[in-house]
Amino acid sequence: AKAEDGYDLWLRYAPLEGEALDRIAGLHGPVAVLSSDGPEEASATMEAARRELGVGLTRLSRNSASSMRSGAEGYVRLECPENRGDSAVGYSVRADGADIRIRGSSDLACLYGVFALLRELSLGVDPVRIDIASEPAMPLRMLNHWDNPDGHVERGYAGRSIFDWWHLPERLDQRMIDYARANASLGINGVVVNNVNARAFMLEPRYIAKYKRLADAWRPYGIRLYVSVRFSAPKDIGGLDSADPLDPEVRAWWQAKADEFYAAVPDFGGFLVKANSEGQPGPQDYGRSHADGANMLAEAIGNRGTVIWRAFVYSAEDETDRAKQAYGEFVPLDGQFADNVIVQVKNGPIDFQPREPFHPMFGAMPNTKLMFEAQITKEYLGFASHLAFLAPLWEEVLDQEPGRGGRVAEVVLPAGMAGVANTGSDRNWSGSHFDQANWYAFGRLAWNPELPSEQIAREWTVQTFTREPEAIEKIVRMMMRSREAVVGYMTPLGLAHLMNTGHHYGPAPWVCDLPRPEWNPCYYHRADADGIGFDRTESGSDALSQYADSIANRWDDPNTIDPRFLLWFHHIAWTAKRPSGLTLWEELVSEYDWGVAEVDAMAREWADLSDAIDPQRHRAVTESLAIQQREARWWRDASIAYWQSLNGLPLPENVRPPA
Ligand code: GCW
Repeated sequence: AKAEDGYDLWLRYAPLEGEALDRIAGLHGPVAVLSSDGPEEASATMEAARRELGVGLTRLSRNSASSMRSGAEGYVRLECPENRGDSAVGYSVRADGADIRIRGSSDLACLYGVFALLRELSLGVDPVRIDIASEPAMPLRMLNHWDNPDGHVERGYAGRSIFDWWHLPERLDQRMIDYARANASLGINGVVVNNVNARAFMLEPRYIAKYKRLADAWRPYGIRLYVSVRFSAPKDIGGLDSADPLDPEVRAWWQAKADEFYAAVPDFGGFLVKANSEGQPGPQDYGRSHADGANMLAEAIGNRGTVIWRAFVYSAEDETDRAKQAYGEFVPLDGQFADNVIVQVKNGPIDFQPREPFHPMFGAMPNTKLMFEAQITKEYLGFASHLAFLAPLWEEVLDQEPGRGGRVAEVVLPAGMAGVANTGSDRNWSGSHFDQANWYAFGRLAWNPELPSEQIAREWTVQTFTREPEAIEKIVRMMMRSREAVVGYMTPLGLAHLMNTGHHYGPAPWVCDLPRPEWNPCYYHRADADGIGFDRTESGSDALSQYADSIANRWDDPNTIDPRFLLWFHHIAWTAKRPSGLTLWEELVSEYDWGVAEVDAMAREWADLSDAIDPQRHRAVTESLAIQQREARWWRDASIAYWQSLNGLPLPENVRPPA
């Protein structure tokens, strides 16, 4: 097999074989194009669609299809005549006799349709049976890059930033186009190019020129550019002595700044803001609320774009329970945010843990647009060295019913989903081949949050690795068990935030001496000689009361709560008998063991696949799995040894594996 370095992501268009190849060999390239501008003057988007179709069909058919083959029968017709702008991007792809028609109301719909067609063909679907129609469930499907101007990526595990601020605007790396193709293939339509811990100088004119170059390059792919802003920018770079959102001078400064952006980038997406969180400046520095801050920026942007205000806030001053703070600050502001403000909420109330209950803000702010923030890069799940497919994590949260407004997936429909990107300068973009699946899954779910994780895993596997049925099943099985395995060996039964402080890699439940209480792992597990877990019921922090009664009632009782959230909400005696018949201690130890066993099983299955996968990628994954096997044991053994130092209990013998 040909050496593969992963650069092509899921857009490899690996040659079809046998019948599948014969079936597509009659297809012409995109010769028949109907667009708003007519065939002579195809838009850049239509050009991109044709180009992709040409590359895709040529590669899938081993160079034998496409317009190069005379006498071929069918045409792929791109019929997107009536351009209703980038909001009408739904498409249909249908076989019609020997032809395939891709239809939509905007050029972008045709581009999306081309990617959908190529995906179907890659999956081996017979062209004459293709019949799909699709449109995005949510308006905003965004990546948030935590990339810094110096090239360092906060919590990025795939090398340096892909954005070359040094050479922009003159030099545009080809990677910027391939990046746009990858995003467009999923329907991602917004990119925040810089870290939420933002540097004010990134609002200066020299940077705006760089954004313009990027925005121009991405526009054909339907991607709007957004920028994270530092709230104190009027002081930092504007020469004012305040950043008070109610100060007329400050407001005028932001208005002028927004106008400057729109002069350069007419479809500029807007601002993303992290304020009054982890030391970032914000409106509260002036006694103003999040709504005051957001609305001031919203006025500056006007109906040209969106202000996305993050709900990830916590501070040392709040001593009670970090999990409660965002709800406490934001829910009273429901209904006060301007129409073009979206509040962006992490999936859980703490911080991208291997498992958290859903964020109680979902369902609690019916008069505010809430966006779902996911973390694609795996800050707390073993970085790029551990294999953890995240679609099941996101699906788990999207499926929850907060008690008002339907499921979380429905609550966020008016806004969208944002994912903290895992891209970097690594040849394979994501630091490991399997981490590409998390970028892919995020985009697919943002397009359609009802897609089952397993289907996403399967289609990604076929496009990325192999069409061999047994190999596909093995890989999908590995992916589907991978995240739960991480929960098992890192933070079972609802434990959280036990990673070593600062870098968040490896176990450190013993750390308890850091100046801010909520930086310490011991703050989260609250283990002592008698028991373990954070009492968040009424007798404790009462964070449970932030959930609707229907949920709180179920979770209030340690015997009826979903065991996956047990120690998140309850402090339980080590020796307490559980509904399983085991003691808590026995249950906990068996979870750790199970997690390790799962990783061993994943490594065995992968070893079996050496014939189905090209050697370069097979070896790379094998080596990562070896790291994961060793580190799963490190997590298990260090955690158990530490708990034993508190509870003095022997290792349980013959513990049944958990159900
Ligand atoms: O989880 C924390 C990370 C910070 C990050 C912050 C946030 C960008 O450890 O590195 O800062 O979340 O989401 O703002």
